[in-house]
Amino acid sequence: MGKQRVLSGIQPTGELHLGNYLGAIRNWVEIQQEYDSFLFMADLHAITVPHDPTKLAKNTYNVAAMYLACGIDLNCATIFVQSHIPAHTQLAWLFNCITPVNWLEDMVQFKEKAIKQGENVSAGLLTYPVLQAADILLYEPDKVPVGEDQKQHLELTRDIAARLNYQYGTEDEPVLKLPEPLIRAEGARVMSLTDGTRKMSKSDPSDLSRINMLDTPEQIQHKIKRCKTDSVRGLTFDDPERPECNNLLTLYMILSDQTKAAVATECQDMGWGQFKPLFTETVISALKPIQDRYHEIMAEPGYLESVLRDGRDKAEAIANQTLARVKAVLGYSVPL
Ligand code: AQP
Repeated sequence: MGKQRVLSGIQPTGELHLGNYLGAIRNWVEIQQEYDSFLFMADLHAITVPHDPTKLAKNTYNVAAMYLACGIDLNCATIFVQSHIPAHTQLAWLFNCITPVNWLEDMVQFKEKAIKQGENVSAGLLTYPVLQAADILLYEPDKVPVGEDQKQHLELTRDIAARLNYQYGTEDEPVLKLPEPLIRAEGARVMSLTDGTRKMSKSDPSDLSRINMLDTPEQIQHKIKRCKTDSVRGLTFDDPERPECNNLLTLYMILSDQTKAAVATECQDMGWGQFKPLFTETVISALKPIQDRYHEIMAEPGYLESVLRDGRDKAEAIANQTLARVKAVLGYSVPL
């Protein structure tokens, strides 16, 4: 039996940061030998919030290069750009026509982002999870790695698949395969450097709130120097009154590859003045090999284009088969 398939993606909405790395890409690298991985840049999703057209293509390529720089191995993974494969939007349209609107209005992420956008909220923001269902179901993955925030969307994907199977398939011959969530034992949720209760995010207006994967040592040092801390001496994990302290210690633990117990002992009597330089050095040296590899990839003419072309060819062949199957059960004629 072949390897099981997993599928995942990141929106090219800006520069990737430590949260994207520790919460997503690093996990993909960890499981890639075990699974056949399909990893994409979700550039169609990237315009559900206001975006800059002069940066979209560049960001998309940068994310692809970052996947590779972080250790994604092309012997195990297929990397592609969502918008290069028309089947995504075609299947999304078909799904739109079988998905009740109230299912979409119930999505927590829609409600949260809609509040932020006020009157400018686009229909795309509402139907985004339908496109996400298409992204997933096209490739018939066995598993989809999901964090807490995406669990509801994967549930919706399964509901859409089940509805289509019920309405147009038979029990013996379901049209679409229902994927299972791949939930990490302990997913790293990286919090903002300026507010330990909010997640680190590309769209936070303050660049001081995040450490970007391509930040220079000087930028990293500056951001850590300025990051929010508290006035308590002695650093501890898991104190609900000290979210910043917990976040920084957790990052230090992961990036220095130590156990929680070892870090707890090492830092129990430290003040911030002692911890910050240590943490800064750890972040700089953890990112250095990734940054070096990233710059090598970007400097190689045509390399990234060829990776994305191969990825598209492989992914599109699978996506088109699924789309054809769905169109057939919905009664579409085959183009002459
Ligand atoms: N702070 C975080 N901690 C852990 N994981 C995170 N991810 C994002 N931020 C953190 C994970 O990165 C993947 C890519 O997410 P995305 O770009 O598709 O959307 P997002 O989760 O909304 O990421 P951002 O950085 O916050 O982007 P914007 O600001 O554009 O919305 C996902 O696997 C996510 O869990």
